[in-house]
Amino acid sequence: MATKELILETLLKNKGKYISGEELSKDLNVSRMAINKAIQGLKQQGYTIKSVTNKGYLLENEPDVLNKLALAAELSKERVENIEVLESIDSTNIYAKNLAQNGVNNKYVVISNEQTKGKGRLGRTFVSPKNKGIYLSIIVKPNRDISNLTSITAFSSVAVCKAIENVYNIKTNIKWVNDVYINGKKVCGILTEASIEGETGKVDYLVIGIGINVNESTNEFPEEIKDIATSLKIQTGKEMKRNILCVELIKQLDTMIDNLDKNDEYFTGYKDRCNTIGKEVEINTFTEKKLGFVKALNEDFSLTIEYPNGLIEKLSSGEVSIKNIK
Ligand code: BT5
Repeated sequence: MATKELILETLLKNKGKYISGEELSKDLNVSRMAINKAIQGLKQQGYTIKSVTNKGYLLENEPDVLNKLALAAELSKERVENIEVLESIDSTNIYAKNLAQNGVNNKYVVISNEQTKGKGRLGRTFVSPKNKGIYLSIIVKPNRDISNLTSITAFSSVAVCKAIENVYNIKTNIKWVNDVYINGKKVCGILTEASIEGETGKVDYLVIGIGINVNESTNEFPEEIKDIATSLKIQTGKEMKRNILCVELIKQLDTMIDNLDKNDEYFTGYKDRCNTIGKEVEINTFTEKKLGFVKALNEDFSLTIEYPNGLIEKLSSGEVSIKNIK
């Protein structure tokens, strides 16, 4: 652990008590200067730490900051060793893809408290304000061929729904293929990126990127998404520490990755929540836009669409908009 994390651990263990700089320096075997620097770093992260001459440091208030220490209290040591928590990054997906290329383990997780260039699909932006949401990427190295990438994306949305439902006791919906909605507004977006071997078509690795709006208030969303986005705080009135949801999300993702062969189970979980079946939709295949009716969801997570001219077709990728739900 870094000095900052070690100090935080000590301050948390000694809540309500002053700990002298000398004591910290001796216990952690680091210089007083390093202690000072780490305390400044913690303050910048939002921790309120009182410093009093001859007494030392007192942790007065913990902010809602995603950190390894809080995760370590709920997850196994081995699990936490394969998690990285960052203060800020351009995009956790970009960061995770670099790691995946350099050979980290299956299920390695990168989480950030902020993204300055959060990515949506097709070059779109995912708004990722500091200390408000969860921005997480998990690396998946499937040791088998994955013929249907839509299914793993769909599985992930079920994992996200389960995590939110378990923590907040609220009902969630999925808009095909992988946006999570509550009461008609988007609370989570998922972007799955794959590295595929050109010759064989074998998947080297996948990076599943998940962005969840947790503690934003309505006026904290920028104008362009104000009408379509929501957060868990807006929907439930609860301001929850994000670490709690993060732990549950990691557990659900681990279970999902261990059960990639359980299509039936995840299909049922998906179908129960999918708000797209039986609806008139606008379909954007990214080359054209057309209207259609969603007749069914198929077991490979494709949709059966009936067009106004009577033509029936399977849709495996693209985007659908439901009337009144963007
Ligand atoms: C997505 O794209 O929704 C996928 C978002 C994935 C974000 C995660 S965060 C961790 C990881 N690292 C990354 O860099 N990305 C992943 P798409 O379906 O294309 O939707 C993008 C559209 O959603 C935007 O054009 C906006 O209209 C809307 N949007 C942007 N930010 C939003 C937010 N915070 N909440 C709800 N809607 C948002």
